[in-house]
Parts: sequence; C-alpha cells; structure tokens
Amino acid sequence: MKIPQIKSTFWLSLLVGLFSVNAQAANLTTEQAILTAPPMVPPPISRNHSAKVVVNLETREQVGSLADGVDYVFWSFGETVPGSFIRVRSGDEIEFHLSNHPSSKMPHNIDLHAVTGPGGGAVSSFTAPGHTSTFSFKALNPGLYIYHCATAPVGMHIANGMYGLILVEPEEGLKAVDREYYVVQGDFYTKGEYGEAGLQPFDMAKAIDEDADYVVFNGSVGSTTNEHSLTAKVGETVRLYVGNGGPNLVSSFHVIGEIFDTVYVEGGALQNHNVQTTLIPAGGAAIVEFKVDVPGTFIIVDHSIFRAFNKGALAMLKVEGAEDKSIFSGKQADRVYLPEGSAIQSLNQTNTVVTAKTKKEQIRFGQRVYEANCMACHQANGEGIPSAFPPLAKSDYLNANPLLGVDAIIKGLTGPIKVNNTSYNGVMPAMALNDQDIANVITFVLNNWDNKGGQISAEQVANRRH
Ligand code: HEC
Ligand SMILES: [Cu+2]
Repeated sequence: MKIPQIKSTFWLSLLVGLFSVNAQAANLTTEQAILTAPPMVPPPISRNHSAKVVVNLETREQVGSLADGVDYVFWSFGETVPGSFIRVRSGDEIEFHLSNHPSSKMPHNIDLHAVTGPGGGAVSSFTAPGHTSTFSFKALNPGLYIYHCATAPVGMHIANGMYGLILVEPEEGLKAVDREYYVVQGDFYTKGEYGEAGLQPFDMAKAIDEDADYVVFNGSVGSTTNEHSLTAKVGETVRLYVGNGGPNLVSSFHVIGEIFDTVYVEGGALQNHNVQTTLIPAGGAAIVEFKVDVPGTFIIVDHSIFRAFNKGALAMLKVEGAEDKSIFSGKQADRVYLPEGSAIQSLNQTNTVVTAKTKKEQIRFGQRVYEANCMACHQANGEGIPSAFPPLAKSDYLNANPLLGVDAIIKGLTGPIKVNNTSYNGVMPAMALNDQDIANVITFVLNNWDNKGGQISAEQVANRRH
C-alpha cells in the first residue's frame, strides 16, 4: 500500500527536531533521520561519529489497495506498508517522536527490536489519536531490526500492516553496493477469500487459525512487479533489506535464478555465503546481497510456493544489460524426445492386441486404456482442467463426430478448438496405441459421463489411418 503525498507535518517536525533540547545528548550533533517509503532505502551513513538522530513517525489508519479490486483498511507507520525505513548508526541516540493522526480510531505505539529497554519502547510510546509521544534510546547493537505496533490486540495491529525496518549500521559501516532495496513480507486475513472484490474487513478467526488469504511483499499483491519492479544493471551488486512482519508466517525467502553471495543471517553479524533460500522468521529480518551477472526478470518469492503463485508473495527484479552466454545460454535446442522402449512405444511394438468382442468388453478394456493414457490430462471424471485440457464428459466436439476423437489420438491435436462453448488451444500428443485400444477407449468415453453412447470398431480406426 502506498499513498504518495508530501506530509505537511514533515517540515514542522523537522523544526521540532532541530531545536529540541536533550541534556544528555548535548555534546552530540543532532540530525533529522531521513525516512523512506518502500522499496527505497535512505542513503548510507557517512559520518564517523555518533549523533543524536531525531525520528518523526506518524501512525495512520486509511484505505489502500491489497490487490486488484480489493481494498483494505491498513494501519501504518508513515502511510506505507511496511512503514518508513529508518537508518541509524551503532552508538547513535535516537529521539523518537511517535504521532498518532487525529483521524485514527485506535491508540498505537511502537516496539523497535533495536531498542534495549522494556517493551522495545512500546509503553513509552503509547499514543492516543491526535497525540505525540517522545522517548529516546541508544542503538547499542548493529543489525537489521523489525519494528511494529504492540498495542492490544497486538496481533490485529500487526496484521493490519503496522511494521517496518530499522537498520543500525555498524560503526565501520556496510560495504558499498550499487543498489539497496527494502522489502517486507506480511500475511493478511480477510473476510472474503483471496481476490474477492470490495472493501475487505480483517478476519480475526482466520488470523488466529493462521489461515492467510494473502501473503504479500510491501503491502499488496503486485506492489513490486511489472512497472513497479526493482531494477539493476548487469554487473551490479544488489543488497536487499528483507523483513517479515508476520503476524504469523515465516518466510522461505528466495530469488529465482540467483544465489545470495552473502546473507547476514537473521539480520545480525553472522555472514553466510552461497545461499539459495534464507529463512526469515515473523518479527525477524535478513540482509541478502548478490551480484547480478545476466539480464532478465528475477522473481522474488516466498518459496513456500503456493504463497507466491496463489496468495501474492511475488516481486520482481528487472536486470538490464548484455547477455553472457558463458553464464547462461538460454534455450539451445528443443527436440522431440522419444526414448526407445518407453511404455507407449512398447504397446505398439508387442503384438498384445486385446480383441474385444462385445460393446461391454470394449468399454471395460477401454477404461484401462483411458486410465493409462488419457486420465493424466482429461482427469478421472473426464472433466479436464479449465483452460488447459478440454472435457471429454458431455463433449459436444466428440459427440458430433467420434471419429475426430480417433483422429486426435492417431495424429495428435493442436490449434484452437471449441468444446462446449469454451475455447482451447493446447497440444494433445499423438498416442502410439493400436487400432483396437483406440476403438476401445473411444467407446469407453462415448458410454460414460453423459456422452451420447455408441461404438467404434478397430476397422473404423484402421480406416482413419489412411
Ligand atoms: C498430454 C495431455 C493429453 C493426453 C495424455 C490426452 N489428451 Fe486429449 N486433448 C488434450 C488437449 C490439450 C486437447 C485440446 C487440443 C487443442 O486445443 O487443439 C485434447 C483434445 C481431445 C479431444 C477433443 C476435444 C474434446 O474435449 O472432446 C478428445 C476427444 C481427446 N482429447 C481424447 C483423448 C483421449 C481418448 C486420450 C487418451 C487416449 C487423450 N485425449 C489423451 C490433451 C491430452
Ligand atoms: Cu497499532
């Protein structure tokens, strides 16, 4: 969710920040934190000394888009989900001002995992609508940390989008890279199922069951895809600051077609190398770095993979530049693969023709042929699979002329066809079945699933071969 707009409170809070007096930090220089909306990250810290850093963050409750046509009332830090990225340096003193917008219905607070102190700041920052709370803390431990709202019911505030990342750079800084991005995963629970249009209320029962309707990066399905993709150029090193707001699910974070050169495990000091997938717990984070060597679109997923393709946990990194065929060739050939002695061929080669004498026998033998050769695509009940394999059940295509079914088996079938008013344009491979088996399987199909009945003989099949 992103509602781009320059906050009028920004300049006011800048002034407050510059002139606020804090005795214990009197000998430190004071600066205003630069905050960014996802997927952007504030610039690296260049100073070599500690400072007093003033952070002004505002909580809001507002309608945003969770998916195409699906709206949701997000609760946020800084008008985005995840909230604004905060970047400080180990040893800094952070003077934190949390403002709760007057339009809010709920009080909010903030628990920063980078804080050493009770509740991570939660109690000190508890803020009613239309109020601002101030507290200070010293960033003692470098690392990448989640922050989140911790107002009761905590799960609900987090489920509505109240989380973000704070980076505490080590004193020596992080090594320079070409690109830095900010990505946070979160799971959402709505009254309607995935994709159900309209304004969807939060579903507490599903949240308790951990039965997520949406698992997304940066607050919505498609937040970081197509024209909103992350970008890089061949040869550059990309660093992703990745968090997981939860509330419930842990992330199997993976970039398809890349290997992480370095992972700062769990966002801490431990560096692992050559990692395919890194686990990011709810309320946790990781820093991943990789050099992009070849161009293309790299898909970022939660490799708990149904979440990626069915619940929204999919983002894109588009890399531009010259191909390097020595690293990745692209497809070099596509030939027909017909291994000798495969099951299909041996059916043809050995002369085990089962002669069925009656229609009843044909149907019985035909069922075996169907189960061995057709069921994988057309399904056990003959209903096919929408937009992939047409139905043989009640098929107007087959019933109009069963010999076209015979043709499909002998020669294969491709190109657009219409079955029961639905268009298909797939590929059915030719099947190396003998005449009797083909006669049997078509007879079986014709006498099942509300088809019109009838019988096809081996002779009829033989005639179609010429
Ligand atoms: C690999 C998947 C696959 C297998 C195996 C397969 N088919 Fe098909 N079949 C298709 C596809 C795809 C089409 C549609 C082709 C098109 O769009 O032109 C099709 C179309 C047909 C049609 C015409 C359309 C209709 O729905 O009536 C018939 C009849 C048919 N298949 C029968 C069979 C029989 C019988 C077998 C087993 C001997 C079989 N198929 C095996 C994929 C398959
Ligand atoms: Cu809250």
